[in-house]
Amino acid sequence: MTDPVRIAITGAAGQICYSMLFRIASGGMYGPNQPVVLQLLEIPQAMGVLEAVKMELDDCAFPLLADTICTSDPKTAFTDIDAALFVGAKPRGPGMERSDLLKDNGNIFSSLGKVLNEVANPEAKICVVGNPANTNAYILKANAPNINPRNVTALTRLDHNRAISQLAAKVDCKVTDINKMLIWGNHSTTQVPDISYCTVSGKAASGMVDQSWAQEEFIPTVAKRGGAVIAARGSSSAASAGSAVVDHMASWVNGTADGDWTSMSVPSDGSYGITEGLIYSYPVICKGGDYEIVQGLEINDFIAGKMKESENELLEEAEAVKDMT
Ligand code: NAX
Repeated sequence: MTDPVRIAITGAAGQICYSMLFRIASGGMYGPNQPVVLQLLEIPQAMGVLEAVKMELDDCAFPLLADTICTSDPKTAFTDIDAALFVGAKPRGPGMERSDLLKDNGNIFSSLGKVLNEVANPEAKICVVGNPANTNAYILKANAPNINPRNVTALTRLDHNRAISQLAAKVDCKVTDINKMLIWGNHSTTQVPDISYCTVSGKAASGMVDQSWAQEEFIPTVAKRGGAVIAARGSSSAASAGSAVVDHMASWVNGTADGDWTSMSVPSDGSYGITEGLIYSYPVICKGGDYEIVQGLEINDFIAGKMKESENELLEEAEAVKDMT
């Protein structure tokens, strides 16, 4: 019998996890032959709800779910892990400035980072989901120097999937016909969805749509999709975010398909002139449980300008939390 993979998940009693945990436990992330142990972390006030989530996980009798641990102690959650999904974060409240949100979440991610540093396997794969995801990951990385910095990533797969879905609707194709979709930058409204390298059944997508659609409709629709879901649902995207986390980790662990790539926010190594160390979304090819940033893409002036704007936003966020990094 294969040893189970241990996955720590923060914010486990929240909305995203209410769909995501069941997908992981049924094999969606690590595959149909890999048992998993879920090490679920919540704040003390949410432990009652978390116990109810565990009751439902138990009631599914998932063959691959070897154990479910519920805890409010980060040390217990992060011990012996292979992966950690940082979903828990403080939502933006009424009248709260973005800088207040950065500071409140920065405190969460700096203290969890210190515990991660102390007890976690240095090669654990980390995906930060809680917003502002890229800067939270930046803070986590700074506070967990023992963890391989390459392994501290943030989620832009939801944006990537949204972009594929928008293009498929526009050109009337299946989502599986689309390759090499790309999101650059921050998981925020400055993100840069880019179809320059995208193909639809092997043909250049840029030849199938007007440039004005790509620049003036596609980019803002994808970048503001989160807000559109909030307006329609009254709360932020949950099931689609959970699904994207499953995709992000599955690609990282099992690899991207031949001839394709995916978008992941990863620590910049200076590629494409982006400040080293920022957690920036790039095209990546995953193989053998690791990833490489795709190199050598030519960037047109329009996209380059937008990539810089998104980098500047991340630099401002980094400046606002510099006492925590
Ligand atoms: P919920 O408010 O439903 O759940 C968050 C949970 O985190 C709560 O149960 C809370 O008790 C817990 N929590 C708070 N502080 C914690 C801590 N220090 N340790 C452990 N648990 C803690 O939010 P949900 O809808 O699940 O969204 C979670 C986060 O994902 C939010 O920050 C949200 O903005 C972000 N999102 C990120 C997306 C992305 O693509 N990166 C898209 C969806 C979503 O907006």
